[in-house]
Formats: sequence, structure tokens, C-alpha cells
Amino acid sequence: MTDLTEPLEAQLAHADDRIRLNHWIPQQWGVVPRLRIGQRWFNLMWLIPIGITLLMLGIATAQELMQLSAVKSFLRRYPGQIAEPISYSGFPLWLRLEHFFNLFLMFLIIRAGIQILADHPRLYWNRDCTPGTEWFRFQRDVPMHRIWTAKDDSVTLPGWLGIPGLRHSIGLARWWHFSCALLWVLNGAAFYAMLFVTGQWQRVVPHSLAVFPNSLSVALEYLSLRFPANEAWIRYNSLQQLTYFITVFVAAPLAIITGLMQGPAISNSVGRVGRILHRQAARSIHFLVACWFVFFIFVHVTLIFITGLRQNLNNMFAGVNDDGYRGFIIFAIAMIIVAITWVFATPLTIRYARLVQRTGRFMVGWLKGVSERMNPSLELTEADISPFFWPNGTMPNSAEFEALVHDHFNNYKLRVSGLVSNPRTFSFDELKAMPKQEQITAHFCIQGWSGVAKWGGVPMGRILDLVKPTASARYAVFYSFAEGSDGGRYYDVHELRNMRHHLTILAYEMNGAPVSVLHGAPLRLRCENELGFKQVKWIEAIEFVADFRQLGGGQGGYNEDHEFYGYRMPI
Ligand SMILES: Nc1nc2c(c(=O)[nH]1)N[C@H]1C(S)=C(S)[C@@H](COP(=O)(O)O)O[C@H]1N2
Ligand SMILES: [Mo]
Repeated sequence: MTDLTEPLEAQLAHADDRIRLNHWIPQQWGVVPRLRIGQRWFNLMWLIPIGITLLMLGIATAQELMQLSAVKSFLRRYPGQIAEPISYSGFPLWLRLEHFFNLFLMFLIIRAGIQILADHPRLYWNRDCTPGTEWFRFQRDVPMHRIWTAKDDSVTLPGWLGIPGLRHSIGLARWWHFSCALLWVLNGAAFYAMLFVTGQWQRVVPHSLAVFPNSLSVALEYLSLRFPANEAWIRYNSLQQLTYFITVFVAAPLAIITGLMQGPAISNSVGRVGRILHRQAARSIHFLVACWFVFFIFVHVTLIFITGLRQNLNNMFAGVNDDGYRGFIIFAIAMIIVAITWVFATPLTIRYARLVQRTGRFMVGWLKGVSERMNPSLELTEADISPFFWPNGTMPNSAEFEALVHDHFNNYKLRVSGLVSNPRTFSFDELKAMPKQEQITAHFCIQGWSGVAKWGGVPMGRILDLVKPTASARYAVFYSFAEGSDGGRYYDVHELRNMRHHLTILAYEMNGAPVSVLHGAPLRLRCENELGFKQVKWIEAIEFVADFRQLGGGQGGYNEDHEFYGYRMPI
């Protein structure tokens, strides 16, 4: 065995463990969220006056309706509650605690979720992300007179809204979102279990169709501002029951499913399901579920305040049904905890970015490890190929690369070194003379866009057969001709298992033509159960190593070092 260390190792940059604002991508503000109806974009700020007008009209109409004798007899027939026998009482401690954990985590999940959305501030119903076809956005039209990468498209958020607000801080926001989501799922699972063990499920699960007319009856009463007697301690009214049921048993599971379906490993491994609930559909539904949660929280909190605040807080925060101040005091303490977390989440994330990355990896790394073992398969056809494929990343700008482009890559050589029995270089002709593999697959960028393309190239397994990694080789390092956005070579590390997968190829063709320089010529990696940033473009060399801690910032890739991504990214 020859000990051949790849010389490009020396060109990897070290990385800071915190975000330095003067090195970070400069800020760029988006626009107020807009909804597309036909060809026109509507500013969603209109929802405020429209909502207020509708509410006023609704109140006046409800008050008029309440005078009608038919409505009166409807209300008598459906009093808004179904008085069935119950086997639970009050709000036990476990329920109150889980309610608090839920609200605490929900704020963080929603803030980090908005941050993730800001990295590709457009939502689509179609699988492709062709500019102009989105139904929702908070960004302007895509400029057509220049190359506009997905990173160019990302927008800044206020630091109090997103975590951490900075433009293109998705790496950190994802650790928050996923870690809190995991805790939220565990809390939710415990909540489900306790509901059914204690009989409290009867509060929130409607058991007859009469819940619908009764909900209408309660809605009419609320809308006419004549609030029905608050008997939540004993049982919820039908409208409460229905909305809590939808939130707990419909919205929450839907959020989990549409969240998981956005990852390449899962989406590519579930066949037809992944075709129908493709990433953009999952992403749009995930966003709408989040809107439901925000709407629910707003209405819920408003009603808590205006239907007898002290009693409501005593119920849910102190577990008593009197008119003392205990509940209010506990609630005030809970809100101080939420407020402190809210204020410090952003500055601490910027200051201790590496710690956030490490903590996130500790929390959800195992889940990524498990889903990385899923087996992506081919389910896409020529008809699925996207008409538009977002470009991303920092282009190579060396004279060396310019010269290669000038000669149409005829002088290109791929160097393969490190822990291999047979280190060697391959000329471009040699690579193209090997059996070519073609595959039609979906690309999942971490930022949120996706696209389908047909890729043609050399199976990575073939390269492994020729160079023969030694027993101590655990990872393949891909070095790019290009630098990363903050200087130093772009590189990324993959586990050997992924390199042996039959869909892992070094692609030199895209959609039947040579890969363009924009999309990674002469060679770019395709590894179908990982996110886009791991598909290194403009590959200069591959090195097999036993560990990656000695490389660059030690995190397993350029974006892992500089943008705090995880090196396993199947979701
Ligand atoms: N060398 C290099 N490779 C790279 C990047 C980069 O910045 N430099 N960006 C990555 C990211 S974030 C994505 S989404 C894909 C984009 O590939 P595309 O431009 O062909 O769409 O390339 C990946 N490969
Ligand atoms: Mo990406």
C-alpha cells in the first residue's frame, strides 16, 4: 500500500466555532408575504383589514340571527355541549406539564421553521420549482438576466422572529427545529398515552356527529359575543372539542409526516407515496399546518383572556377550579421562562453556533443515521424531468479550471488517493469509456427547492473496485475545483457504505447532454439519499480516509464546517 495523502488537504480552511457577522453572507430583505391567484400576487397584509371587516360583519350577522325563532330553537336543540357521562375530572398535573412543554417547544419550532422557509422563500404545489409557478412567496421575481442561485434567493429575517434570523442560517435553524420537534413528538406520545390511560381522551375526541351542529351553535354564540358558560373543568363545549381534536389528532400527525417526507432518504424510499406527496407538496402542507397552529394559538389565547382569564389559568396552570390567583402566578412564571428563551435563542445561537450544531447532532444524529440506511430506489421517468433546475453554490474561479473549460475538459484528470491499494488518476476519456449508468432522480437542496434530472456517469462502485480502499478506509472525501463561499476548498465527506450504493455515480451528463459548468462539469457527485450540498460539483480529486476530524474544520465538509450543517443529511 502506498501512503499517498491528497495535496488538496492543505487547501482546506479552518472554521470558526461561532458566526462572525462580517464573514457571513450579507443581509437581504424579502418582501411582505404574497399569495398568487392566477397571474396576480396579493399582499397578505390585506388579510388584516379583510379579517377585521369579516369579523365585524360576522358579529352583526350572528347577533341578528340570534333573534330569529328558527335559530333560537336550533340553539335549544343543540346547546353546544353533549352531556354524556364522563370518567375524568379537572386537569391533572401530567396534563398541565405536557401543556406547558408543548407551548414552550411550539414557539421554538415555529420560529426555526420560519427561518428554514426563509432559505427558499417560495412554496409550490408542483414537484418542480420553476420560478413564477410558486403559490406563496416573500421574495421578488427571480432575476433572469444573471445567474441567480438558491443562496442568492435566501432572505434575512428579524432576529426576534427567526432563529437566528441571519440570512442563510438554515444549518443552525434545522438543529433547533429538529431537536425541538423530537422533544415535541416525545411529549405528544406521552400525552396520547396518558389521555387514553386516564379517560381524559373523552374531552377531546368527539363521539357523535352531533358535535357538528353543536359546534355551529357555540360558534354563533361566540360570534354574537354572548359567551356560553365556561365549563371547561368538567367538559369542553363542542367547538372546543372539535378544534382540539383537529389540532391534536390531525394537524400534529400531519406535521410529522409532511416533515419527514421532505428528506431525500425517506422520500426516495417510499415509492408511489413519494411521487404523490413529493417534497414540494409536503413542504406546502407542512407550512399550512404551521399556519393552522399559529391561528389556533392566536384564537386560543384570545379566548383564554376574554372568557374568564383567572378561572382559565387556574384550570390549566394550577389544576384548581376556584377564583384565586394561583394559576395566574404560575402562568406568569411560565411566560417569563418563555420570554427569556425567546430573547436569548438568537444571540446564543450566533455566539455558540458550534455548540448548537453539536447538541443538535447529539439529539437527532441517530435518527439521521437510521434514515441514511434507507435504500433509495428509482421511481421517476423522463416525463418527471424538471424544466427548471435551480443552480447553487460558489463557482470555481481558478486559472487552472478556466484552462480545463477552454479545452472542453479533454485534459481533465481525476485523482484518487489515500487509503487505497491502487491509487491512480483517471483521464476524462478513461472515465467516459467505462460502462455508463443513467438514472432519473430528485435532487433535494437543504434550502427547500428540489428538481428532477436524468444523470449519466460512472458508478462510484466501479471506481472502488479499481482503486480498492483498504480495510481502514471509512470515508471518501470529494475535493472540488471551487472554493466555498468563505474561502478554502469546497469538499465533502461520505461514508463508504453510501459510495457502494448502486445509485451513487460520478455524473458527467445531465438530461442527456454533458453537465454544464453551472451544474458541476466535468464531474459531479450524485448520492441519492443525501441532501444537495453533499453532491460535490466540479470534482478535482477523491481521497479515502479513516477519519475526517483532521480535515478543514473537522466537521466532514465545507458547509458542515462553515454553515454548521450535519455531515449526515438524509433528511
Ligand atoms: N463545489 C461545490 N459543490 C456544490 C456546491 C458548492 O457550493 N460548491 N453547492 C451544493 C449545493 S448546496 C447544491 S443544492 C448542489 C446544487 O447543484 P446544482 O447547481 O446542479 O443544482 O450542489 C452542491 N455542490
Ligand atoms: Mo443546497
